[in-house]
Amino acid sequence: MIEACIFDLDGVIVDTARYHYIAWKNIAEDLGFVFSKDDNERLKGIGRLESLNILLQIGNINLEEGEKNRLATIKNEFYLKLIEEMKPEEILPGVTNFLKDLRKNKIRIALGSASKNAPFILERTNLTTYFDAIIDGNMVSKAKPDPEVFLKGATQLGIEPTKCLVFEDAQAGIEAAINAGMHCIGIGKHENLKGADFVIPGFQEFNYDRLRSWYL
Ligand code: B16
Ligand code: MG
Repeated sequence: MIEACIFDLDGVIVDTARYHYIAWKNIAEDLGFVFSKDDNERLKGIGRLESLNILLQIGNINLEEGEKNRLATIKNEFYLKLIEEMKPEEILPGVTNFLKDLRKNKIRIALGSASKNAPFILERTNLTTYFDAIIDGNMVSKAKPDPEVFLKGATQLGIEPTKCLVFEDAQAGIEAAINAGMHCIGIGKHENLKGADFVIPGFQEFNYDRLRSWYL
C-alpha cells in the first residue's frame, strides 16, 4: 500500500525545461555552436554541472573547471531571470487537484528534484505548503540515477521506501526510483521511461482512486 508520493519537479509539476533550454542555448551561442531542442532532451533530470558537461561535449569544447563554474553561474543567472515571473498558471494540468486529492486521503507528499532552484519555483507557483518534505539539488551529492534524492525524501517523511511512489519524467529519475526500491509512475511517453510500473501522459485523468486500484 502506498503511504507517500514523491514528485520530481521539472516535467512533472511545471515545465521548466523550456526555460533551461533558452538559457543553455544562449551559452552555446556564445561558445559558437547550435544547441537544439533534441539536445536539450538529454539534460532532463540531470544536474547543472553535468548538463554543462554534456553541452560542451555536443559543441566539442574542452574547458577547465574554473571556466565551467563561471559558465554554469551565468546560465543560472539567466535562468533565474526567466523563472522570476513564473506564476501558478504554469503548474501542469491536473497537478494541483491531484495534490489536494492526496492530502485528503492522508498520503504524505515530498519533492525530489535535482534542481537547486526548486524551493524558489514552488514558492513562485504557491505550491510549497502541499509538501511535507522538500529535497532539492542543494541537499544531495549524487545525481539521479543514484537513489539519494528519493531516499532522503522517504527518510524525512519517515516512510519505508517500499511504501513510496515516485512520479518522474526522465529516464535517470525512473532508474533512481528503482534503485531506491520504490514504485514509480512515468510522466510522458513509454519509450523514454523504461522500467516504470505505469506511464501516464499527465495528471489530468489521474486521481487517488486510480492510484489505489493500481497499487492494492
Ligand atoms: P538547476 P528535476 C532538473 O530538475 C532539470 O530537469 C534539469 O534539466 C536541470 O539541469 C536540473 O534540475 C538542475 O537544475 O540548474 O535549477 O539546479 O527534473 O530534477 O526537477
Ligand atoms: Mg524532471
